[in-house]
Amino acid sequence: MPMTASPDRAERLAPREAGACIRAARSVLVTSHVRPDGDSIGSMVALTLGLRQAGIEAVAWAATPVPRRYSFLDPAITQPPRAADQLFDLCVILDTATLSRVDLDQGLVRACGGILAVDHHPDLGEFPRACIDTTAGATAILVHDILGAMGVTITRPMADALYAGVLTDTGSFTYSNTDHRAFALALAMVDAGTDPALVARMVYDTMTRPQILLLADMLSTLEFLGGGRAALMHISDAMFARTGSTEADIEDFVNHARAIEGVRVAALLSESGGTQVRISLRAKTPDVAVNTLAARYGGGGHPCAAGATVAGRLADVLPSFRTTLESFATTLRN
Ligand SMILES: [Mn+2]
Repeated sequence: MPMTASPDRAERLAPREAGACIRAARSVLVTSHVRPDGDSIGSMVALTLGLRQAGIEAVAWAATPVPRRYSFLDPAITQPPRAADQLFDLCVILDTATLSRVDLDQGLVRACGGILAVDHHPDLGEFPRACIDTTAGATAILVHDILGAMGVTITRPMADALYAGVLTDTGSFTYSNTDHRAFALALAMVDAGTDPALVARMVYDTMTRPQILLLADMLSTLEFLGGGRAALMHISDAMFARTGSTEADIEDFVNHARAIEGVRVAALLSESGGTQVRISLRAKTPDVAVNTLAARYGGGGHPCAAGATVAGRLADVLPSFRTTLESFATTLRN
C-alpha cells in the first residue's frame, strides 16, 4: 500500500464505514501524534477499551509517556516494546493527518496489514484510507461515533477518556469548535457515568510547582507586536533547567497570551534540547488562520490552533520569527 495518495484517489470513510473496517480486523494497533494532548490520549484510551469489548485484540502504543495530568485515565496506553515481533491487521492513527507526526516508529506502522486514520485536522491526503471530519470539535467525537456504529457500550473509563478529549480540545467548551456535537458528546458521557468536576480537577488543577515557576518565567518574556494584535512569548532551555520543568509541562501555556484583550494571535516559542524550537500558535477567531502561518514553517493544525517545529537554537529563531509575526499581525483587521 502506498504511504501517500492524492486526496481524490484516497478512500474517505464515514464513521460507520470506519467501524466496519475496524470490525474486519482481528488485531489493531492504536496510536496517535507526538506531543500527546487530551484529545489524542482520550481517543486512544476509549478506542482501545471499546475494541477489546468488541472482542478485537487491541493495543495502544505511544513513544511519549502519558503526561501526568492524563494519568488518571485507564492505563491502556503503553510504550512500544523495544523489539516488536507482534503483527497487527490494522493500525488506527488518531488525531493527526500527518504521517511524520505519528508518535511511533514508522516501521511499526508500516508492518501493519493496513492503516486507518481518524482525525479532525485538514486532510492532507497522506493517508490512503481515513475517516476525517474537520467540522468535529475533537477526534473524541469521531471515536464515539465509530464505537457507536460498532455497537460498543460506553463504560465509565471510556466516558472519562472521551470527555477529557472534548473538554480539552474545545478549551473547556469555549473555542469556536464548541458546538452541538461537542455538548452532545459531553452529555452522553455524563449519562455514561463520567464526573465532569473530577475530570476537570485532574486535568486543570494538578499543576506542579516547577510548572508554575516556568509559567512565571514565560510570562516575563511577553511582548506585543503589530499594535497589540499579536503577543509573543518564549521559553529557553535555561528556563526549563532552572525551574526543573520539561516540555510536557507547557501544554496550553500559549493560551495565556491568547487570553489578553485585543490580542488576535498568540505565539510561544519553546527551545528543545538546543537543537529545535517549537512554535505554538493560537488565534481568538478562525479567520486569523494561524495554520497558514504554521505552514510557512513546515507545520500545520487548525485555524485557531497550530504549530511547527524548526531546527536551530532559540536565539537564532526568535528574531526572524518576531519579524514574521509582526507582519502577519499587521495584515489582520481589528
Ligand atoms: Mn484533536
